[in-house]
Amino acid sequence: MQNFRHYIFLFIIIPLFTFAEDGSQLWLRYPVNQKLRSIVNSNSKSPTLEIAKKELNKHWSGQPIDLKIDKFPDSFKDGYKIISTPKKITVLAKTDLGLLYGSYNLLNLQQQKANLTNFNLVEKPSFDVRILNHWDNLDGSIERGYAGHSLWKWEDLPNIISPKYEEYARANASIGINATVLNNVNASPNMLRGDYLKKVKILADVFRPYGIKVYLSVNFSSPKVLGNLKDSDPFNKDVQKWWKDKASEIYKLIPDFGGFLVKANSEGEPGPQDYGRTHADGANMMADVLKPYGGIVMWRAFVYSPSSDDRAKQAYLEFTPLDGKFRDNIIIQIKNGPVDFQPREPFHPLFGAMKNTSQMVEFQLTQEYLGHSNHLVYLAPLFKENLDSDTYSDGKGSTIAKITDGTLRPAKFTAISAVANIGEDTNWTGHHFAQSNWYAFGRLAWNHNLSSEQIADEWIKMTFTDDKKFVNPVKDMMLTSRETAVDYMMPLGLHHIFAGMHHYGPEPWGDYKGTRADWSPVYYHRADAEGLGFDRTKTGSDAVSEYFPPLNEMYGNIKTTPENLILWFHHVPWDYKMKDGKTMWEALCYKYDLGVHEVRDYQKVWGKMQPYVDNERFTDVQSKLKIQSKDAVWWKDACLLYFQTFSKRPIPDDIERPVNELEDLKKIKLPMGHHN
Ligand code: GCW
Repeated sequence: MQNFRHYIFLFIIIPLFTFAEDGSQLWLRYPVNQKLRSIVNSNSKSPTLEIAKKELNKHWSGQPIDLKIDKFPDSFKDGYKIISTPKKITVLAKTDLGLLYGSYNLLNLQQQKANLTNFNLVEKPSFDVRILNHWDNLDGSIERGYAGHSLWKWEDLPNIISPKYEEYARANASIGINATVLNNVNASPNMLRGDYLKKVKILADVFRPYGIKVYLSVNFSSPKVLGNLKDSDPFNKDVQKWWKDKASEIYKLIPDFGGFLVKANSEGEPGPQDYGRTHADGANMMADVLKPYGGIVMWRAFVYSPSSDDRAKQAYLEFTPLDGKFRDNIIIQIKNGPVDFQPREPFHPLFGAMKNTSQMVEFQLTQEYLGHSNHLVYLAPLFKENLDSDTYSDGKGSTIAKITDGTLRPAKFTAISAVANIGEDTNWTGHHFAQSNWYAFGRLAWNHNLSSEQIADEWIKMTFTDDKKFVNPVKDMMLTSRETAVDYMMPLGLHHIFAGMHHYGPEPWGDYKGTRADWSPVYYHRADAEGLGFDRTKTGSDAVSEYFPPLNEMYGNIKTTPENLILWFHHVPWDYKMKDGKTMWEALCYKYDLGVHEVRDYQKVWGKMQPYVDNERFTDVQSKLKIQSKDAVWWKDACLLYFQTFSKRPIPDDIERPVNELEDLKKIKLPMGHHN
């Protein structure tokens, strides 16, 4: 009897598991052909091509396909051409990887239900290096990670190879991501230890056929800490030799190793300034040892100092004097905005300001400042807003996209990066919709001219369904979601008013006296009886002068500053009249209220999607939206009630009343630790 019951139990359970929609497949939900067919011919052979053939034979249900290596100019890189007729499809490329990308595009289009019988297309990447930055620590934790532990099982490597490594590589290759930094920029020197390099080699071997190169974050003090040298001064010959030997050791194991990512003299990390040297001195030393192997250095510009009068100015001040002093295999990695991945920032003034130095953008996929993996926030609009920003560095039309992709200035190589949101959670990113940010980054890195809408459209069709009744409302929700988050968290250019350490939830009253003023919310919003916002004009910190004309004038004048950044650049009186006639205080109230209402609307929209989506993902997303909705109210009440203690003005009658007491909100302390 016991056994019998057991079997019945299995009968019920097995089908459930077989059809479990747990999000583990990401957007790669290619149908499997019933019979394995061989419909692909190719004129070349390599592990990369084998993958292309395997994928197509297994998942392609259309006409026969030829994969052909052909002559293209060098500038074509890993691009491809597809010529499709009803009888046959030909994919042409200069490299095997180009053929793999073309194959994935065919499968992606098939899954989006595109018409594939008669079309031609030519695709080539906007950037050479399309790289994810993992902030993964060697102990398996992830700094700012909200999707479980690290994918990399350092304890098990090099002996046990998790199947997830290949799944990760495949997902990246399917959208054209071709590089990865495995470890946190707050780097442990141990990453460069011989035993760890042997583990890294295994990952590089798994990733290679998918066209993904491995990079490492390195700690500037490695020679001293690992090599027992007396210091890590870049001018010390022993230090130089240590790096040279290390490079040779790495390239013996990983001949196509990509290079180093370096966070130096930033937030307490060691760097060349510890020895009176400059960023250029430090970066050049590393660039020289990587040069013979074709490796590169991505040197981060994320620097700020407690003694500066305005954190937003620091990187520009430290880096512009070094323009032209960096080797040509160095690229300066700059966060999209001058502070730190806020819901909205103006673009970083360093973009375009170094005319003889290569630059790349760093975006953040992991939602450190955007509700972690609880809030639905589709980030393509944020990325586009940044890439399309006109810096005016070389006259009108000098967008960040054109500065970093080599269009405006010749560059030896070009790159774009994003801090990954990936962990070992079953659905990879914690929130099902956070997968769309990984996808969007890959797509924009491949082609920054794509619109946020097109990318959302592709992703929804691949991840859920192509039924219009689902696609359209869900797409609207995604496309507005970033602005909604800005509205309920930090409208009108407010920034960094998060609870300390973990950056989840509001703490506008936060004042960390005695530690770092520039980590305190009050430093950023400057609320007082007169008004709100950070004066960055000439009468204030003068950060506006770091922008090229006419932007310095535009941001320097309250009348011409876009209202979505007004509190970023100005200390605005509570009664200041906004363009629509409301006072600044009223505008603030209405924005917070709007944000709350929009999340409520998302709940309603999603509720109606139940018929089109599997139950697992439906309820997962539904639960997350409940959290987001409560958090939006928390943000609104905390910020409005707190700012009201300065404005002394009523909350307009027609918006929702606060449901919390300010004093209760001030007591909330979330059990999530972090250093800043
Ligand atoms: O966004 C901040 C984070 C830190 C991070 C740092 C950086 C890796 O709060 O956790 O450290 O920026 O980008 O270096």
